[in-house]
Amino acid sequence: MNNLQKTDKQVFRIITNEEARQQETLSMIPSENWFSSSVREAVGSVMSHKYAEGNIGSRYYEGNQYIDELEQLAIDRAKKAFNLPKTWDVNVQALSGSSANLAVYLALLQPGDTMLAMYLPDGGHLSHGWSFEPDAKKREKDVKSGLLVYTGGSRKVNITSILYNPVQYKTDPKTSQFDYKEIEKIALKYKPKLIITGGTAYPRIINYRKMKAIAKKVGAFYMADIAHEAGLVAGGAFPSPVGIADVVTMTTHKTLRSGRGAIILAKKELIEKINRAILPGLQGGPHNHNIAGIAVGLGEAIKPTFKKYAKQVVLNAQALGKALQAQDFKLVTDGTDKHLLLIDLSHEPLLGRPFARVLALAGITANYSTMPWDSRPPRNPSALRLGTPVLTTRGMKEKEMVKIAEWIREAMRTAEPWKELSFEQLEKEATKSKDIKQIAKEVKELCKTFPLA
Ligand code: DSN
Repeated sequence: MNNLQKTDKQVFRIITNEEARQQETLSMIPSENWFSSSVREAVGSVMSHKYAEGNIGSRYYEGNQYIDELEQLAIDRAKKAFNLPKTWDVNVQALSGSSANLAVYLALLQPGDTMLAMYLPDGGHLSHGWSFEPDAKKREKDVKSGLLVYTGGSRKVNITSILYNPVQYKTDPKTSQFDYKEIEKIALKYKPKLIITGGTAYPRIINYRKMKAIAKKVGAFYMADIAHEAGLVAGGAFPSPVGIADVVTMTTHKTLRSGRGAIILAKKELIEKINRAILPGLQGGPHNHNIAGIAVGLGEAIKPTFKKYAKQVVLNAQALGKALQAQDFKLVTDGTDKHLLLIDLSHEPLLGRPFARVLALAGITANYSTMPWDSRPPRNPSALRLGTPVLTTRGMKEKEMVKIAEWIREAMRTAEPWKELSFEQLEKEATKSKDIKQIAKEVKELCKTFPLA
């Protein structure tokens, strides 16, 4: 960093400020983490200079002996971390979770095929298929079908709906959890070629065996996207779909705490097609520096200390959930089985977006989110999403979760008088507020006690 300070003061200042922001505030966005300095070193290494289109031993460029060695090491460590059966193989070249998912579709589907995944506003993911229906009356047609289903709308806002036909299962209106009998009925009616589980805001365990049975019944492939849970799976704190699903995709930078990228695990008979979908199908040269980060992160994830980390991430999220309930907050699904939870703010003075801004000014970074059966739009939804991966990386435990829940309630109490204000006015009030500043000060003190290494 010293050299950057001399050669480019502007970029150096921005990076230094961002580092201080991460150090001095509580990142509670469940898809974020803080990598070890070894992962950061690998990601910032000369590996990013090299072009390596192709696969190990058959590249289109010379000089790839060390890139081959690195990619093989990453693959071998992924096999170990995810306890891969001998009949499965690995691809570590996808640049992101969305690219990994798209590669699977390109490999397994034909244009126009139906894919069945979790309804996006219930906590699914954009890359699992999405088209938006702006006309509320037209959206009613799905409700009238008698199934908990969304069959898509006229605005094909994502490549998945331009190329394929996404159909989505909704969660049970009473429990906000999967209704497997309903998913089976939907699968039988719409006959998808691919069934997908996973998402960004579903706090509960998914029954992979039931999903596989449904897929088998309709002759579909089953892909489990464990982007959020990958580290918990590797650390033995969450069930694994490996060996049950046909394909497992994940990002590497969330709970897995490795470099930024993605891993695809698949049955051997599918991996060749998936490799070809990555290159030449979708991508050019792999980002070798990120693969280096992934290899280092996986090396950390197969150590016993990572098991402790993964377990504590879940214990912290559950403790946070209980502490929030003790502060009279309502949680979607009444709690969590993993690293994230959703607060239902529909009966609170502030909804997700304004409350996320107030919390940010109080030193707690979270993000607003839709929740199952939310009547409000994604830009102004009813829920707030919180997670514990970074807090746990800092070494925080259950005791700190109780304190954080108190601050969150205190921030809501402070913000109540601003509930009728516009977003901009509320932001001004929150910026001026002595009480919000006081929380930010206390947050900063706690962060100093648990520095990020
Ligand atoms: N954007 C990620 C998340 O926040 O969950 C998923 O891609």
